Amino acid sequence: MPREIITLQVGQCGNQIGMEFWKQLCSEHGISKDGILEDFATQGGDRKDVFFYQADDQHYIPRALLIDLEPRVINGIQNSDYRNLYNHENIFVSDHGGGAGNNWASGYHQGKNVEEDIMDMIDREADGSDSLEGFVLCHSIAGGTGSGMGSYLLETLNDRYSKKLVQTYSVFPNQMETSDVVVQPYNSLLTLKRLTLNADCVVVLDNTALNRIAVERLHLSNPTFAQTNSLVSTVMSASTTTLRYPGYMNNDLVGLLASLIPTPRCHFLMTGYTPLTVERQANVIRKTTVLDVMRRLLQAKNIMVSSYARTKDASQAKYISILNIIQGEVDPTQVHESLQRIRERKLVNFIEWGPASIQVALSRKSPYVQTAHRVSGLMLASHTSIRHLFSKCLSQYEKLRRKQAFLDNYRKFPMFADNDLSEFDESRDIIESLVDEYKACESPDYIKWGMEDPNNMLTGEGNAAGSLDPKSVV
Ligand SMILES: Nc1nc2c(ncn2[C@@H]2O[C@H](COP(=O)(O)OP(=O)(O)OP(=O)(O)O)[C@@H](O)[C@H]2O)c(=O)[nH]1
Ligand SMILES: [Mg+2]
Repeated sequence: MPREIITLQVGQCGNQIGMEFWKQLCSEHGISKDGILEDFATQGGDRKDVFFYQADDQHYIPRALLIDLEPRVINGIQNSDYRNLYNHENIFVSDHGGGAGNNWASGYHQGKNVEEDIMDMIDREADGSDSLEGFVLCHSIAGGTGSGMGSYLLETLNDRYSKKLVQTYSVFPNQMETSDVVVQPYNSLLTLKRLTLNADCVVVLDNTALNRIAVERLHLSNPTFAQTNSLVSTVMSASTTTLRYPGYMNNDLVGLLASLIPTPRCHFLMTGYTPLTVERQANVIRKTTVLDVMRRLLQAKNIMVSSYARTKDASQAKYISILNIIQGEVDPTQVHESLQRIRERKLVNFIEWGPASIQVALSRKSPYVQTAHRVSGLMLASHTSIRHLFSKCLSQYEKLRRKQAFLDNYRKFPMFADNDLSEFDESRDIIESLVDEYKACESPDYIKWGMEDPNNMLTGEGNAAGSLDPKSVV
């Protein structure tokens, strides 16, 4: 029985990365741009139905909702070669078409106003699945729609589908670009609160790092979104291969996440992928062995999170968990030997209060997509250095807030009316507590963390699935 996953792509970034993800899935499963299964792909053996369903005429339709408050990106999709792929009833563009103007409060407020329409679409998709496992949200945390409306949807899903998993692919803004949204620290902070309290797992995609990787590793001088998004779709598709090509483990999302998230709040994951290529770009092809791949995945330069986060207080930082999804021609004994070598060389610094081991899932690969490399790998990891990303967001927020800058844009909306800025203060406290918890994870006494401090913001918050015990999430 498939464990279906419904994808919600919200805002410009959400829809752009979502579209790349569906393109990639279509090519991996031999599905044409119109949703028709290609003749060469009929023997099956994969589980397309986790992400697609079939219409009466048998063509495949993504379990996806395309949502935006301005029409440009969705119009682009509807005028592209993939226009017939999506279910048109699953497209939501607001009537006024004016977006949320990079304002979280506007996106959140508009989300509330159109809740009924969107929930109808979600309920219809949910009713159309046999055994819905959960939802995936694709969005950026810095703009107005993906961040604000995305936040509203996270809260609503949590309420309405409290037993279902909610995973997000969340794009963090590029810190090197000064021209990016000025109020991004406000929007990011308010979104981070929901990612902390209302999501079970957040895959962090950091534009700063995606750009760095495109420049340094792929030698692109001025990477476009199309190019960085191809890195994103590589990560997104690789992170779902065990769900789409069933093997002996990690066949459903709950199993995949349970192994990565031992404590419910520390659910922000970093990713790394190797070897990387970008559309038709001829890269130097190296010899790839399992050991090479696993070693490279541990190098900070291959991790898709800003290097300042990875290098700050680096001696203190520790891995909470690692899952390597390895694809290609692999002999399981090589995996064993590689793990042993990595242990001998002490290449990984793990937390002291949990099982200190790299988990490996060998996954099948699409027979329809040719790659130049024998072996490739994706690392999903929980690492305490992610807290520096949140600290940076906090300090940028404090700076703006001290100057009282741009707050009028927020005061126009009910949540902040009458100069009530408590939502900002509460979000700030929650993120600060999250930073503290990640820091506490670096100590052997973490297990006791939060027990002594009754004021701890996060204790007892209990979100979506609470703890990811596979038995409790049905
Ligand atoms: N990686 C990546 N980042 C993007 C993309 N599009 C936008 N961003 C980033 O997302 C942030 C802006 O958010 P958008 O998604 O454009 O905003 P929105 O959700 O549409 O909200 P409004 O337009 O304000 O209503 C900035 O940090 C951009 O750098 C994309 O296709 N890929
Ligand atoms: Mg937009």
